[in-house]
Amino acid sequence: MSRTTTTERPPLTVPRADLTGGRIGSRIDLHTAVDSTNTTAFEASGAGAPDGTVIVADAQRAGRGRLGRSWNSPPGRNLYLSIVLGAPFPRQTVAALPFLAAVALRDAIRDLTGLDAATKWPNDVIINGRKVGGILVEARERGSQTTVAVVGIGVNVNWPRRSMPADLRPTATSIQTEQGRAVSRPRLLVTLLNRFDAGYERLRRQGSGPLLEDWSRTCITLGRRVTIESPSGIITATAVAVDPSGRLMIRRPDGSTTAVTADAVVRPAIGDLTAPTTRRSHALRH
Ligand code: BT5
Repeated sequence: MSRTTTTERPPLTVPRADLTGGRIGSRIDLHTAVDSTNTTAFEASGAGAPDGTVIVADAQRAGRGRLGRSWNSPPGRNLYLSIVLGAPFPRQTVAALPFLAAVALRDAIRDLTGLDAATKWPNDVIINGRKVGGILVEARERGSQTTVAVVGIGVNVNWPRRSMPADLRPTATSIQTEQGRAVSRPRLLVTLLNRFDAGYERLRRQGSGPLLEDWSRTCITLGRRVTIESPSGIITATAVAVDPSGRLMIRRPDGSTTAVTADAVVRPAIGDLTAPTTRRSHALRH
């Protein structure tokens, strides 16, 4: 039956039998609530959790975004998970992980719903111009080596827009909101982990080239005029590509190109929301 009211909140479970990968989900810890699944993942790793361990929580008390921002994480609605990746691995692999997670989430949503989920630089998954998922990759390093990387993924699943905090409503969405009906969180979780596992194996075998190409295919940032706010000032330019380190390559009006790192704030340039473009259905809203 497709009708599901928003008051139904089936418990979050993990259908382990449906995992197809050899690495991701080799161990899965399911929590009712934690401060942040990324924090719990680092703790688990420190206590010996193996490569591929996944920490899942039904709610987070202090979910984190990038750059000190927070991730709104109510119970019973969404997915919050962190994947522990054992290292050592090259820096370029770490830089590719947000893109890998975004592609895995985009494809999992498409697999289950047919919705036109898309990527947005640096770390968002969006549907119809609104953010449905965010990614936070954190790594611990010793010397020049990455000792462990944690890939945190938050997805708004069965969260009606009217239940969202007012400040998020203009820019956020959920799968249920876009699809008009609820989606099974356990099915989404397992589809996402299977997609991530396959993508991680490909990344290790082939490097980041094919991944970044795949990510770019649906990226709403590329080809658009953007305003970049960085410590060195504000510039308006066209986003043209991502480089192998995941930096956004922008072309200035004078033809010069520059790489922008993920800590810069990138917005659509004023007037670009209505610019004619083949990617129009993904118009940026923030
Ligand atoms: C992100 O940061 O998008 C990364 C979010 C990662 C969350 C996962 S959940 C599992 C794991 N454990 C954690 O503690 N974190 C990870 P950023 O690009 O900085 O975006 C944060 C901004 O998105 C906020 O400042 C809000 O504007 C907005 N936001 C907050 N909660 C949101 C939500 N649930 N849905 C959509 N947008 C949200």
